[in-house]
Amino acid sequence: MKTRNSEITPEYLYLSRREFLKSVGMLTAGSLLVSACRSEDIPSKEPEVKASLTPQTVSSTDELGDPLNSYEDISNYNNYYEFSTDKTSVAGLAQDFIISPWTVAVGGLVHYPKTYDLDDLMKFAQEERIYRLRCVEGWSMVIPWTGFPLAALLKEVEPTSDAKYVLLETIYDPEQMPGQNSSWYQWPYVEGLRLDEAMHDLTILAIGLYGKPLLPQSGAPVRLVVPWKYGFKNIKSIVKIDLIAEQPTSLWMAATPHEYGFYANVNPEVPHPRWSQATERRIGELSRRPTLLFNGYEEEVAALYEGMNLSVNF
Ligand SMILES: Nc1nc2c(c(=O)[nH]1)N[C@H]1C(S)=C(S)[C@@H](COP(=O)(O)O)O[C@H]1N2
Ligand SMILES: [Mo]
Repeated sequence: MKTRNSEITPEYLYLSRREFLKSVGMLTAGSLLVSACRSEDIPSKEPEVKASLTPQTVSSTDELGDPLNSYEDISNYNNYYEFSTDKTSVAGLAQDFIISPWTVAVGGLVHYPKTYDLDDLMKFAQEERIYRLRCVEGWSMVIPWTGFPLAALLKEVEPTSDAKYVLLETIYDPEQMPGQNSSWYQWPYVEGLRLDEAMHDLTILAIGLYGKPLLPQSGAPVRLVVPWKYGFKNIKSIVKIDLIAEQPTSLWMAATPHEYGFYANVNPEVPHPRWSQATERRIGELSRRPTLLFNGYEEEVAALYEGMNLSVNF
C-alpha cells in the first residue's frame, strides 16, 4: 500500500505529517515518537531504541560560530530539479511526494548486497551534524542534519577489492516528479564519490534536519550530505547505491561537462566558467562572505587529494 507523505507517515514516525507540522516548534521530534521512545526513558548507557531522530538541536551555530539557518529557510529555498528549477516552488510541488514504502538497493562490487528499507536505515546510530552547504551557484546555508556515516552502511555490504567508486541514484518517477519529463537532463539524477571520499567520516546519509524527518523538498526520505563539495553532489531521495570500478558520470557532468566535474570540491580559486567562486551569499545575510577552501573542512579532507591538481580536477 502506497502512503502519501501528506497523509500517514511511515511506520517509523507513528504520527501523521500534518499533526507533526502542527507541532513544529512546540515539541521536539524525540517527544513525538511513541512513548517508549521518549528520550527521558532511554537509559543513559545503552539506548534501547536507536531508531529515533536526534531529540533536539543543541547548538545554534556551526563549529566556526556561524548561526544555523532557520527551518523555514532550509525548507523553502531548495534545488530539486525533479520538481522545479524555481527554488521557491519546490516545497509546494513536492508536498505529496510518496516516501513510504521506500527502499535503497545497495549492490554492485560488494560481498553482501542488501536492500534497506526505512526501518533498516533508522537502525544505524543517528547523529546530528551541523554542516555548511555551499551551492555551486554561490549561496550557502548552515543546516543541522540528522543522519549516519555512509561508511557504516558500506561496511555492512563490504565492498570488494575492485570497488573504487560509489554511484548513487535518485528515484525515477516522472508521474510524481514533473521535472523528469524535461529532456534537458538525463534522468534519473545520479552522483558519485571515490570510495575513500564515501568512507570519510564527514560523509553522511541524512534522514532528518532540525531533529525532524526530512521533508520531500530536502530529499526525503534519505539523501547524501558531503559538506566539502558543491551542493549538487548532495543527491536527494536515494533509491540505489552501487559500488563500481570506474569513475561514474554524474547528471551534471553529462549535461555540461565543461562546467561540472566529478570532484566538485568547494574552491574559491577555481571559478565556474560563468562566475567567480571567491565569495558566497549566506541565506539570510546581506553582504557576501568569502568562500573557504573545501567549504571550511580543509583540515579534515585535504589529505584525500594530496598530489592532485585541484584546479584541473574541478
Ligand atoms: N535528486 C536531486 N538531488 C539534488 C538536486 C536535484 O536537483 N536533484 N539539487 C542539488 C543541488 S544543486 C543542491 S544545491 C542541493 C540543495 O539541497 P537543499 O535543497 O536541501 O538545500 O541538493 C542537490 N541534490
Ligand atoms: Mo546547487
